[in-house]
Amino acid sequence: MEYLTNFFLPSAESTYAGGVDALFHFINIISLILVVGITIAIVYFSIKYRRKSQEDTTPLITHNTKLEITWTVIPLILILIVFGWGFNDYVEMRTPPANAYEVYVESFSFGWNFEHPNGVVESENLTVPVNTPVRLIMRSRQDDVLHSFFVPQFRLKQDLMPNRNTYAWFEAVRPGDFVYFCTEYCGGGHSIMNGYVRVVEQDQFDEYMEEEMGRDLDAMPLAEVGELLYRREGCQGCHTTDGASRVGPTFAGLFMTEREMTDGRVLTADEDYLLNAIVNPRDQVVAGYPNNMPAHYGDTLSERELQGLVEFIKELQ
Ligand code: HEC
Ligand SMILES: [Cu+2]
Repeated sequence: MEYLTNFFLPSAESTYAGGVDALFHFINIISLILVVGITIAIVYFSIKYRRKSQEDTTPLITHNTKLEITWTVIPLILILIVFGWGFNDYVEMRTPPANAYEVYVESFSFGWNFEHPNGVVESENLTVPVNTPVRLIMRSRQDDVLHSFFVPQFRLKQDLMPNRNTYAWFEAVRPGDFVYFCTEYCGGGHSIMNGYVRVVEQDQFDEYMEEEMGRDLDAMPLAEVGELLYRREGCQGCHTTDGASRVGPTFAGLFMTEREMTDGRVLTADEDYLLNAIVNPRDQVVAGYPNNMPAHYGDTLSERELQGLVEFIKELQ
């Protein structure tokens, strides 16, 4: 029902969403009035001025100044209203309040990292407090492609590029989970680049952050480190843990099975194999899959983090 009362738009959940909708409705209603008016005029004129006999001739009218001014000035005024209104809203959407809470957003093929000022990194959902302006400083990973961050209920959409920051901001007006998407087709894992912006009360937010900050990666069991990295490093964009193939093979039940490589070798997926698959993906390409796994993990992850990933995959029996 909500969809019907709001021209099929999803509910408006940010401070500026209502303004965007109002302008959208204004343009729709003006268009509707014009379409109906013009259609009626066309039908009426074609009946009234239709050719009634062979002798009928068309009168010669060269111009009509009054009419021409009217049909120029009215649309001009309408367009200027839309421009002024839209510009005003656009400036609001582009200008975060000075005290905004800042989150660094990183996109990659295929996932997201949201880094909070206290160092906490979220990889699936972005948790923010309600009634607080949140500024997003956004960038795509080096050598990655463009992605786009879209939260329909906030009326927020912004592209992310490698080597360049882009910005957006919002203030959520209600607690709840609001879905976000990548809305720029970026490759095989594009359709899984989604999650929720979780809007919570301030005290709930503080509690959550305290919990997250207390998590010490060095004190965590290896498999848990691996699970965290599986999400944070974007493995989940290409590998599932439930048996389904995605861009790459699933991790479920992988450990100690026989794997056939594109070059004909058959290898056993022991710890060595798994570690080498992560560090040197070009060296052992699983048959039937593209050779497009990122090759940087050996450089960017620590020894313990790599072991954590191996341990995480081992436990998915
Ligand atoms: C862009 C997609 C992509 C990402 C991201 C990715 N992989 Fe892969 N991965 C692949 C593909 C494709 C293959 C199969 C071809 C190959 O072996 O190189 C593969 C193969 C593997 C294998 C061997 C699987 C088997 O069935 O033998 C392992 C283990 C693996 N990846 C681990 C990881 C880990 C851990 C991460 C995250 C740190 C990761 N991958 C990130 C695409 C990806
Ligand atoms: Cu995408």
